[in-house]
Amino acid sequence: MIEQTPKYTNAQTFSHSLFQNFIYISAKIVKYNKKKSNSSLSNTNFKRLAFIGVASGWGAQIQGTEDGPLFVGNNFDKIENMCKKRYKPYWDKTIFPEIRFKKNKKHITFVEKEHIIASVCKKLKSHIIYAIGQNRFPIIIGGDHSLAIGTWSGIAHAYNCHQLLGLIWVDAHMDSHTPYTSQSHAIHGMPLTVLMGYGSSIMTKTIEDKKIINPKHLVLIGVRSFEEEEKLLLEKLGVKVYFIGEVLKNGFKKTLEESINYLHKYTNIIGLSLDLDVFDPIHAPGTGSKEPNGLSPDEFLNAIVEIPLIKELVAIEIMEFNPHLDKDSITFDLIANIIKYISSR
Ligand SMILES: [Mn+2]
Repeated sequence: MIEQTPKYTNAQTFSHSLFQNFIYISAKIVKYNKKKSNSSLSNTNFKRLAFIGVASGWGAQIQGTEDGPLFVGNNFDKIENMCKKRYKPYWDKTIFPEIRFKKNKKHITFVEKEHIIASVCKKLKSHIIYAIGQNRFPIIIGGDHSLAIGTWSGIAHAYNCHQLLGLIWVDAHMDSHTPYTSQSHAIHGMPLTVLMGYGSSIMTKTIEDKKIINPKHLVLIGVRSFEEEEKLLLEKLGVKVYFIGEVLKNGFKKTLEESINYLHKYTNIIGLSLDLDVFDPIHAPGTGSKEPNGLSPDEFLNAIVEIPLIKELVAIEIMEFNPHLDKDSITFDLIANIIKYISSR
């Protein structure tokens, strides 16, 4: 596997007046070189999209999500070519866990897995803090969904907004188990509980024992598979849940708009976590926990054409891509389209 190296390094920074001047001059130059220039002189007042891959599948039951970001990173030129380059997407970094592969690690214990995941989440968290400091807009490519613990603790730390972060969780599942309620013990079924401050001490220490997400600032969209214990916990905590029936009836766009408006009552710092299993398995075969009767890509893409996510949000994660399960590149193409539409606004 090839580790991706950043294609661009530190962004230029400008004082306010220099910046204005730069925009004025570059606008002129761009007019001149409209056809020639497509990279270095376009608008820099937009945040650049930093893609951060996390090659860990330790939280999933099925192997393969650890290769998701490597596949996306190795084919990133295809994605870049599809984007309008307004936000100049670039592959920033691929983060690896201390132990890469599960092969020959079948007897690894739950606690050992927790330690590996906690450690890779800490690496992700520090890199997100760095990326935000560089005025980047992070887009995280998983990896399994347990990595969300790293993403959103990083965002909360970078913006110093613990408990004031809003999170939209688009997923077929509730991901709200604790080690005591989960039968599979798969940690990708537990990230929301950890982020809300529950779960084992190994995992909550990853987030410095701070509650990252206030349950009132969390919205789940697309749920259609869960255990009763998860549902009871979310009800008790007052988490807003849009089940798939309601989403399909009202449309994803309306649901997303409603969710953003709901969270705006509490906060301006909102993130989006997308688990590819929210889509119908026909449209996203390359993921491990498929559930029938999901969202269609058109529903999702039409919504993000109209809702400028980069302006509304602070970070996006696209999780659970398993390239080994993909068919005819359907899931990779969907990811590429999502990125294309995100970067078009
Ligand atoms: Mn999930």
